[in-house]
Amino acid sequence: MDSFWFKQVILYSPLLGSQIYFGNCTKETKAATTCLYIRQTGRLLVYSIFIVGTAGCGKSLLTHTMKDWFISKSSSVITVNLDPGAESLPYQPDVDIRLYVDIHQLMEKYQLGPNGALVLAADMIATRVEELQNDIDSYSPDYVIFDTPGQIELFAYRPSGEFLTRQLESEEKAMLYVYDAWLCTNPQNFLSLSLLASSVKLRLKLPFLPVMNKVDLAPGEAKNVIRWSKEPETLVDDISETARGEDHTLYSSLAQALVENEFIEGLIPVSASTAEGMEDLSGALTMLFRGGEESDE
Ligand SMILES: Nc1nc2c(ncn2[C@@H]2O[C@H](COP(=O)(O)OP(=O)(O)OP(=O)(O)O)[C@@H](O)[C@H]2O)c(=O)[nH]1
Ligand SMILES: [Mg+2]
Repeated sequence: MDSFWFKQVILYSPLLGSQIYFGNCTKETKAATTCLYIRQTGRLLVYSIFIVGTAGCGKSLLTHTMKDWFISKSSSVITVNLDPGAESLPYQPDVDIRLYVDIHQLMEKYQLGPNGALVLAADMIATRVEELQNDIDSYSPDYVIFDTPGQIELFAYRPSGEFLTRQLESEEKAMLYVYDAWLCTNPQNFLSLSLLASSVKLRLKLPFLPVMNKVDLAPGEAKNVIRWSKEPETLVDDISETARGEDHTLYSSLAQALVENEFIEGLIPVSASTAEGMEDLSGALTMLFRGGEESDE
């Protein structure tokens, strides 16, 4: 019922006045929020995608490749750089946190080293949400792709990351968690990366889509991971065969827990470099955001 009303609001909103939006709504939270959102922003829906992952896994290049992909599908899309420490980016961000938070100034002003300045900068992002929101709104995009800092802990484990993902206005949000295929050299490494991913998922509490990047660079590793993702019990088997002693007990029980909770499933192989897998990634995002409905754009 809730989703029925939700669709009605989206479908008819360009033709109806704001009072009627409210008339059409149930008191269900989602529909009411949608109405308020449309009334306040004058826009329909914005889909926000936060790209998160370990340092160097390809977040920034994926941001660039995904933007190109959405543009090729005639969607309006913008990129937002949330990494105050980014020295160079493979794309020109439409909105850039570096305009508001300058780590070089912070180092000088507070006599901090680069890491201290990055931590302070990450915390300061929370104070600039309004400016970021205004910048984003000025584009009226359908999709907003957020490229997050290289050091995953700055975004996922400082309170500012969760605050930002909660405060930024968007009808639907998702976290695209990027695995680096290059690092998945054996089942134990893949398991430790999956534990990190599950911890970030718990921390940010966003709808979660796991992606394995750099499949062009590490086809052998990618093949194994895809097998573990499609048949998760093979991960438990492979760990049982390769881990020894105390490690065996710990790895096996952790693998079992992740598999039982369906955490290993649904990994999407992509290459930000060759754009391989973008079709599947886009389909998975559509499923996540719209429950599989085709876009009206
Ligand atoms: N071959 C290949 N190289 C990739 C791929 N994705 C990223 N790279 C390369 O990996 C390096 C790191 O990519 P970035 O996009 O900067 O990674 P990042 O996660 O944004 O890095 P940080 O922000 O520093 O954490 C660059 O040299 C990219 O060109 C990929 O799918 N295939
Ligand atoms: Mg980056």
